[in-house]
Amino acid sequence: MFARSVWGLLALLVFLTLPGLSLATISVGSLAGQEGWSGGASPGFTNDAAQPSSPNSDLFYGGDWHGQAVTTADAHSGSQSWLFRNGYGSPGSGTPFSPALAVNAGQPSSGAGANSFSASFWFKAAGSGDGSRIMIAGGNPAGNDRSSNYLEIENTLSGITVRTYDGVLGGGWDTTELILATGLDHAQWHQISMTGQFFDGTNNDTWTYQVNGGAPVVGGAYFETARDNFGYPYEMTNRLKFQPRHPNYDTNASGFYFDDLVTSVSDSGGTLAVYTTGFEVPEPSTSLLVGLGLLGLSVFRRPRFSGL
Ligand SMILES: [Ca+2]
Ligand SMILES: [Ca+2]
Repeated sequence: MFARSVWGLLALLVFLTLPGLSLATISVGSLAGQEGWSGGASPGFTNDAAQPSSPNSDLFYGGDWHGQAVTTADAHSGSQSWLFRNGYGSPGSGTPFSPALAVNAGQPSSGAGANSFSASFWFKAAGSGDGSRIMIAGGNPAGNDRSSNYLEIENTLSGITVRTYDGVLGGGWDTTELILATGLDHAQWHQISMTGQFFDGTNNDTWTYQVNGGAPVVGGAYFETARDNFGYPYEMTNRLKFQPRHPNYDTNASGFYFDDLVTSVSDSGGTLAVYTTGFEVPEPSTSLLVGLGLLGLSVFRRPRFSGL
């Protein structure tokens, strides 16, 4: 019995001291700087401070109202989510970028380590029909641009609209709109999943979308097409970029809550890199379960040392 507890304790100590191995934790307050969330090439979220006051007091910190915060006001899982209300509307850096994955995805000739990028997340409107409009799309490794697709959610008077835009080959910045969902309930959580598949050649990368697990809809890669039209270099994808499309400092926009976000890069051999977050502080019970699991593992392996 003594030996068993010693091995358990050793296993726990090894677990706690392994480099880079720790339980994810995200605290209430600004998401910038937590778990690798950043403004991409900018260290923080530009124009995050000096935003309008809000009923959500989690947006007030550092003596000022901010455009985003990890909050306990609503959650799809656990007790926390991320509320993104206002901020810099730039197509470049300074808007929220999810953590950069270790492997980039892109068409093979770009030198990317994989040819597919996937993301899924849950979202809920913070207000009703308030005009909030936020783009969530692939972000480039440099953290200074949209990389491939364009997807946005808009909080309209008749519910939430989800749309993407395709490019027009030879048409400059021209777009064709592809509606993925309309009339989604303001008061409910909804899920979007999207997978980009990247192929050598111009104007041929694809993005497949599902809203609330419905029928997959295949769209194009707006920014690949636009870059092809203007002769700009191809961009790889290794993260998401969030970009407000409603006016900055808008007092009417309540924004959206986001939760249970996953990004991954894969190829035909499987998943090569993944990031997942519930925007949570780990529950003590979770830590305990991990510890107990390791204790169990050490007990399971103990017969090798049964002679001691
Ligand atoms: Ca391509
Ligand atoms: Ca959560």
